[in-house]
Amino acid sequence: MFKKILIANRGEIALRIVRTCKEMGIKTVAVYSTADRESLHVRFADEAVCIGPPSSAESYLSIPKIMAAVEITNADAVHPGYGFLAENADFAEVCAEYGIKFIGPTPGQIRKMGDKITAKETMIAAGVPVVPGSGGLIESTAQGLEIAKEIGYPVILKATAGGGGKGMRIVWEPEDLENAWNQAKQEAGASFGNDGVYIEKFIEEPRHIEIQIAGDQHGKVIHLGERDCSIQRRHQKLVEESPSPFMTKPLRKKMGDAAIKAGEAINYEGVGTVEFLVDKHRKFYFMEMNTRIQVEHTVTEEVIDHDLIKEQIKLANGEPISGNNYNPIMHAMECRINAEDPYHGFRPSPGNITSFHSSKGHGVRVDTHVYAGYTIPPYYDSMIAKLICRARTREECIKKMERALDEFIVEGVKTTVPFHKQLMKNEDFRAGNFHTGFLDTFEMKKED
Ligand code: MV4
Repeated sequence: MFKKILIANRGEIALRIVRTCKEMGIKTVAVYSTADRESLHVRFADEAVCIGPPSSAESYLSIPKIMAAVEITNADAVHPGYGFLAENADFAEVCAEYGIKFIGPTPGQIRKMGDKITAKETMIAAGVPVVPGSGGLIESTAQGLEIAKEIGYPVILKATAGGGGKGMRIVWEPEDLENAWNQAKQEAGASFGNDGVYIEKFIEEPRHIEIQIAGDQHGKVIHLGERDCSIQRRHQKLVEESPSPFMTKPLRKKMGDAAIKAGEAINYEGVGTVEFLVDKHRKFYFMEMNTRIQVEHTVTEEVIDHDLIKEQIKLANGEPISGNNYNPIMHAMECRINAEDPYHGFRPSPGNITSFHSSKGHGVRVDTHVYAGYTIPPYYDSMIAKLICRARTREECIKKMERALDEFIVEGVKTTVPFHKQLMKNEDFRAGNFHTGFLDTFEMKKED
């Protein structure tokens, strides 16, 4: 087993990884920017190395700085967390060159899923359902118009280097295709340095349902059930839950099998997530695969009662997966507590937390790196805590979440707590009746 893991990340996930390592008897190294000196991940790790100024490019995204910290601390593995370098194949490759274990898939596996057209081709070959579309890059407006006519409007243009909604354009009629194509190419080029764009049938009012998978180094891939992530705003998830209220036993079997096929197709090693769009007829389509641990992994942990970071470390150490008896008995839901003002377009609200009381009690979990007196820096994402509740049914889980939200006190900055309170009261949400466009029409009631 690894003796010392360097955690190439910050915030709640860095602390989350420190905790599991401690339980496994593995030493930890935190890295931090000058803006993060006071974060709990720095305090609770065995060692901490300052790697630069607040700017991510000069700290958490700097491969030379991270590798220097690996060398001076003599770490034998790196955990990338999520975001930053977690899906950077070049970083995984540099780790391999240094003889350091990158806790995650191989550079080749990351690359296959990072390019969306390559990923889609791989899925088609593996027999995983994908959204009908161009297959490859669109080379001209004329070609785009031809394909759109074949598959029928509306269509969606997507960046092959994309993900997360950047470089995406929906096209409702042929007249709009040229403009949309130019905009998508321009945005993709500027964001990813790759302006390749492809085309798909636009699935209207879909659910976003993802399947957690795990693969070992001996060719075995299993699935660990789904998470419904349809409650999102501008491609930022706000609530995730499992099981999905839209799921049925036969659909879970089909989507689970498809996710396993996806993992097997690339010999996937480690934990990963296969994202699907599910339409109102419960037809599902591969969207993309995330080759990292995700923010919402905690939801699955609560449903199956397993530590996924521990599983991830064991898989990286070459240990085999033994059996698979996925049997969800609990319902779990996560509310992301962001330092944002939901009454004013979710604008960021960094600053000093003057008082902080996190919810407690049976079935309540809070993952956070913050505390009273902590100052949220303005340089990084605005998530300051994850509030996760579990209960035997969805109804009980929502009631527990309402109780836990009432107890969650943060003063000094605005948070998404009021948004979650209002969402929990929404009839359609309570009925499990929602899709990815749900928040487009959700209106916050006035501040009280
Ligand atoms: C789609 C789609 C409808 N049809 N593709 C959003 C981010 C990126 N991962 C892909 N996304 C979508 N792709 C087809 N063919 C709708 C979305 C989409 C979406 C997907 C999941 C969750 C929220 C979303 C919000 C808007 C659009």
